[in-house]
Amino acid sequence: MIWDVLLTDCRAATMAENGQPYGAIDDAAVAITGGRITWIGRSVDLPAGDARETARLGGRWVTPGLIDCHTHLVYGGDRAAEFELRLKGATYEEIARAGGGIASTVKATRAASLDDLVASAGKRLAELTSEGVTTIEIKSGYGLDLANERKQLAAARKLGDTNPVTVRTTCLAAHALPPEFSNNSDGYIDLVCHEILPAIAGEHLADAVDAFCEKIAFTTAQIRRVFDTARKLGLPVKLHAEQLSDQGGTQLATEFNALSCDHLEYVSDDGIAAMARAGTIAVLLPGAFYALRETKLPPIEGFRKAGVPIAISTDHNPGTSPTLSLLLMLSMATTFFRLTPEEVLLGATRHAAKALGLEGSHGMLKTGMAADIAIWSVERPAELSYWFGGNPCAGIIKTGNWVKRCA
Ligand code: DI6
Ligand code: FE
Repeated sequence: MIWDVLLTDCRAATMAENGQPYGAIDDAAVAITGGRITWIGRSVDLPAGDARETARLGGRWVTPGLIDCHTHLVYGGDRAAEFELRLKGATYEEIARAGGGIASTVKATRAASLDDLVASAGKRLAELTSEGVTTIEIKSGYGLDLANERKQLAAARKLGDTNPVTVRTTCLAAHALPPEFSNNSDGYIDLVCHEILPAIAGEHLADAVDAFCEKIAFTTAQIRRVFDTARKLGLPVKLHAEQLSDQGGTQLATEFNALSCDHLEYVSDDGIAAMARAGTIAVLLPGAFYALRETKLPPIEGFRKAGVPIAISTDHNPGTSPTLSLLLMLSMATTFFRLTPEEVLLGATRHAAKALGLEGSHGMLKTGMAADIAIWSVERPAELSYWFGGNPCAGIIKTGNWVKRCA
């Protein structure tokens, strides 16, 4: 057997089910061929074979490349000024109702060119990926008309084409009401269903459809129309659900077999049960929880009891989660939400893959899976959520190619 790359002298947190915490393999070897993992196990069991390159990792830990499954990475401008207002007492809802908030980012995004968006988001992407992130989801939702939603999604696709990272795009046209439709939200939903989504789907610019179900955004009746349209176009759905109040969006999303429901601080027991039945992932977003100074915790124990898998993501966006660190989100998820270090790592690997419909190819170190691997200078996997503000990522392999070599 000839492998492209053979990793030896490492410990693997495979995140697959093998009876060990983290699916761990001590003294592991990982063989990579053609961008995929072609063998992984204990190095004593490694079959005879030649490798074009052998990398001895000095006992470091390897994990699946991290997956950030919920971001709004592509936008114009920033909201540092609004941040300052909020600190002087204004709430997120007040700012949104006064035409600030998302609306101000829409204005800046519409004013930006495709190249501007690629350049500004590219810098943020470089920060995120330096922590071993090899797959990221990017939503639109700051364009809010066909030309600008298309521009945002095209920028996201371009980032995926020009960087060593898998980008999954999501059309979030039903994110907020654009100014030209103020007082006519049903009219805007008509535009989303009749014009924006069919064109975006026809141009293969989106891998999924998302919406924001909230008093300051759209009702379940409106989102049902969006999801009916997505279904006709063959696109899976996800939902910003129960972030600020319980709207029953979760139950609606599960009727459409949503890949994920995201935020969920206010989800009810009924919502949790519906997610368990539909196999929908709970994506928790501690960055928004932190930035909004939210005090209502998502019902972690309810998700655990019902067997709803939990993912953790940055929700990177300029309003409520301007973070550039998924590792910091893992730390916050342990400290704020009391998730365990193993749960949060599952949340940025296997469960995050499932939230993107990529569970067959990403999120675990397993034969046949993509060779997306992060290498860490740590003594135990718990350190990935124990340290906060540091970056122990020592090496990165994306689809079998070195992005960052271990020193
Ligand atoms: N929920 C959020 O946390 C972000 N969008 C959403 O639906 C906030 C987006 C923003 O404020 O720009
Ligand atoms: Fe979001």
